[in-house]
Amino acid sequence: MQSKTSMLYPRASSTRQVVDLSGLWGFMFDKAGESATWAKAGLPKPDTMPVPSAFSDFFTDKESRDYAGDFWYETTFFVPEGWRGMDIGLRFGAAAHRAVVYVNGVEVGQHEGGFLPFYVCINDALVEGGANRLCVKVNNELHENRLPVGRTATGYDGRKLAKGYFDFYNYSGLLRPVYLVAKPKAAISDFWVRHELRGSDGLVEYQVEATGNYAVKVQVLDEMGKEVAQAQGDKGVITVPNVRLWQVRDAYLYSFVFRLMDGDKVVDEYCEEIGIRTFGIKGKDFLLNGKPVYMKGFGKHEESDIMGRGFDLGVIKRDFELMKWIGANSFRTAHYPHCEEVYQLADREGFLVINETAAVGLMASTLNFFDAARGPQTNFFGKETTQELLDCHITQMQELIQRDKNRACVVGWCVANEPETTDEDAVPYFEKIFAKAKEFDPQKRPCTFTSLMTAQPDKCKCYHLCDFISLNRYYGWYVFGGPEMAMAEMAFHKEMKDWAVKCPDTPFVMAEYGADTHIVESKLPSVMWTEEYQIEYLDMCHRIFDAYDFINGEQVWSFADFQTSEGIMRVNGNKKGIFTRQRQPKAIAHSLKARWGGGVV
Ligand code: CKX
Repeated sequence: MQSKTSMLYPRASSTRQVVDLSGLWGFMFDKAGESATWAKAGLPKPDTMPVPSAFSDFFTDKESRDYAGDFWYETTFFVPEGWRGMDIGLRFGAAAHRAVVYVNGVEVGQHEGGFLPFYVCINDALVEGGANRLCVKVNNELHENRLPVGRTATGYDGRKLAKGYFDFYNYSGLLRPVYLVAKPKAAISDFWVRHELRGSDGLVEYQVEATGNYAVKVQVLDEMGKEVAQAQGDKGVITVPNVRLWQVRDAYLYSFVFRLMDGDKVVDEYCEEIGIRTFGIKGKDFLLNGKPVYMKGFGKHEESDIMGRGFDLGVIKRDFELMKWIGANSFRTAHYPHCEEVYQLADREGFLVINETAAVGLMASTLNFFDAARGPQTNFFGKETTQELLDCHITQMQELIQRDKNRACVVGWCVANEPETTDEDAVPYFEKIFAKAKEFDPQKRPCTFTSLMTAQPDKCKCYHLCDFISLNRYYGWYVFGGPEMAMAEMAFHKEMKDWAVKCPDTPFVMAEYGADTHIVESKLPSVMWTEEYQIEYLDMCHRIFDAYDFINGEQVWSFADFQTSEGIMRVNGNKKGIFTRQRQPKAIAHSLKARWGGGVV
């Protein structure tokens, strides 16, 4: 199994300790490139900043909100006496987009990629018995060979500006919790499971990775805490008799307790809740536990008012309640890996998740994302820097799969959003990406990318790589909008008929379709941007979806209104939400509830 450092979620157990370092930390922008001494000497004039959070929407001035460059965090922590002899580290949920970590002035680790966790071991840098100073240098600049893709421009005033080739605000900072972790020197570092059903039994194949040379024991407990199975050895197959399967919106989670044993003594213990289920594709159907399932739900960002993309369990909880209310059963984590707690809740609530990498912005040029066209680069896949981009993409995909591979809710990997697959050079690039996704995932989940509207059946060079095809289509919005709705419907039908010929036996998910809707606008007859138009637009799309049996999923864009960068295409953000950014229903939410059979009042 490949793993650099352990990506396991930080959980306390009889052998492990976890201290949440959330709180008010010191914070400073390094506007003038003055930070050479800060790691050692501390921040000279620190402001305060909540951790975790995204800094942008706390500030009242534009320079701070839109800051691009290096910025620093600082806090102190103590290591309890009882942790002597343990492996001590810091676990960052996410630092957008890259970070260098210093403890007492000593660099202890670095990480690239703003939506995935990382762990740094800090034993050698610790001060015994006193306060330890933790400094983190974070950088949020965007580049054409990093993810998400963009560039960083320097204005006439010398200020840097991050220009994303994507339609969401470049929120950054220590977005997710930071934990101080202590675990035994010999410890479980990773494990994977995959499932098979035999009659009424669940067969769980597993493999455990650990340091040290100790016996491995696995115990499986049901939701009442009763042992239902056990096994010995670092790999094998566990039979769970009369298994209660993880079903969509009817989840059941077993507790898997992994132990390293020295005779009768527990050297290390790690516990995770696991749903037992199979998921696959047969012909044009998605099969969950052998039965066809149709995905209903959203493309969804992880963001909200004030907190931006900063971790907020309250918002996450509200979003799941809304998804249950409306009758959804699935969502795509557009356009980056969401925080781990989202997947924990999806596992608990029985949602199907298409898990997306941060490979967004790889299109030549579209609509409001003008910078993709104005930047020096308008193709990504056939040039000198492609290898760097590919390496970055593969590393982030590996980390994502390593993090989420055991989640029952994750039923597919979306390797990229709207890449320029009309480009011949995209073929070798994505051949490598798809092969790697399969290699990294023990469950070999189906893979896809979401297809840009211009990647029509006769233009897309990469659709054959997908196990299922995900279409982002905006007939009735970006093309044939307003009075041309009837044309939109005809053009949409034409495209779907062409796909039916190309891929008669492949499941399709309509991964994006949507119309910007400003809740203050209402008009009869409708015009674009009104609530009436959003309803008519979605009705039209749904007529299309209902006409083709290979369409086995609809994930409307977007769950809620969200912040974007400023531009002539956006009115203080993208307004295609079914819910407002404050998580209240637009009129369309009630129509979707009727279509999706939302039950909970
Ligand atoms: N798809 C023409 C990616 C999303 C955007 C969505 C939109 C586009 C459409 C591409 O990140 O928000 O424009 O609403």
